[in-house]
Amino acid sequence: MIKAPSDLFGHTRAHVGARHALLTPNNHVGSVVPGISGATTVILINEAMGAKFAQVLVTFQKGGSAAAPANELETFGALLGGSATVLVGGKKERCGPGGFFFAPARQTWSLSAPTAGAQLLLFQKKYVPLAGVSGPRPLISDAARVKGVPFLGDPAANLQVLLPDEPAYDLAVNIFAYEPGGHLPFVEAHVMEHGLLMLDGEGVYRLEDSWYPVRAGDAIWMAPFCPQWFVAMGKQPARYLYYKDVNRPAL
Ligand code: UGY
Ligand code: MN
Repeated sequence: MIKAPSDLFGHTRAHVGARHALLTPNNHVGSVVPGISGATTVILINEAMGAKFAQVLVTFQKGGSAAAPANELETFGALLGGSATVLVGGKKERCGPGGFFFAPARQTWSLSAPTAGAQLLLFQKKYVPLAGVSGPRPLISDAARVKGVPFLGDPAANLQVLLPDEPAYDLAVNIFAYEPGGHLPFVEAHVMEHGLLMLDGEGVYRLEDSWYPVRAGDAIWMAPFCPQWFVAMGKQPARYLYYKDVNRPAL
């Protein structure tokens, strides 16, 4: 039987430019990453794109695992679905969806016994020490334990700050939740770089001078000073998890 060809043949919502990028799940191609086995690993953002950090999506099969050596990289990991056992800095916890961990540089971490299909999103960067300040602490927690606050007083845009807001931490990872119609109050342009994964819902992201329809599963990179704005659309709230570099001198 002849099937009607898809109109999407040869088309994509993806865009990879010098100052911002959008990748959709339809663009994913796996990489073999040392330390990760029994999993499909997709490097969504890294230095090859122009970023100073990496954003990596790992989808485990049953029996898969991930382990990282002690090196100059610090790692934030968020469990998006399924469950797995996380070991960081002598702490061991079974994490479900919403669970997250932070492993400082020079600290090993591992994930084991994932359920089939468990998904882990990683943000990794080289730690930038701050004179006179000792390094950040390891952490295992859950987004459900983190209270959200209305962003700049707007109840339609709720922000959860997952890591301690202290000078020792040179990165922040937050969850933004928007009611349909909720939006960033203005077009931001700031020194902090972003890596972002849409968790739920849909909306429109403005990146530089382009507007992109985006939905759950999409990944976005914003270079420093990339003008950015978001409005949530549709019938359900939109949520995204995002990274930024923080707390370090301008020069
Ligand atoms: O933290 C932030 O800079 C955030 N307001 N940016 C964003 O959601 N694009
Ligand atoms: Mn921003």
